[in-house]
Amino acid sequence: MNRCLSILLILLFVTCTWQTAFADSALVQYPDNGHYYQRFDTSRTWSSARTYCEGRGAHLATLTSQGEDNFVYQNVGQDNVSIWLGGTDVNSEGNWEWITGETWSYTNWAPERPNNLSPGQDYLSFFDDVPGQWDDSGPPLADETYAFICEWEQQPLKPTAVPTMGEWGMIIFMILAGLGSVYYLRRQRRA
Ligand SMILES: [Ca+2]
Ligand SMILES: [Ca+2]
Repeated sequence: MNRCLSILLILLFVTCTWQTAFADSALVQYPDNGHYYQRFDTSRTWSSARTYCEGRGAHLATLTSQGEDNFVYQNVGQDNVSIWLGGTDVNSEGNWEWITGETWSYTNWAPERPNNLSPGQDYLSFFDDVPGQWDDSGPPLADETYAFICEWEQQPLKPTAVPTMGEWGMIIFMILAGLGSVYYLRRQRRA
């Protein structure tokens, strides 16, 4: 096998590995407020997702207008997938708040939501059953893990995708598999 083909195969392999590990959405900017948004596909609890965003200088997305809601859903949302947002009524049942302290006025609840399903649900998400609309989910009923959307009020300074332990494991596995393939091909060529 000639060297160029080998290099091409390795490049293709590295590209596929990279895309597998970083399936998150692109980082997009909403022109009306200048904020940036990105969906992360590693499932986390609402609290863990909140901490993850804050560790990157962002917060879970707060969708305070129809324009912002539509833009975020169309650009970084996904149909039929539950995605955490930055709203909660954990402090006072039925009194929903944005974690940023922004005024809670615009809402986009799915029909018959929020329903605070027994024994309660206190966290906001895009609803997998009703694309583009909101659901109340999470504790105290269950500590679900969903994808989530971070919102930056200024342009992020650092790369936004950080692999988790599982993703590092996948990357290392794929690199070893790639090296094994190269070794095998070289042996075949010599034989
Ligand atoms: Ca917002
Ligand atoms: Ca509730």
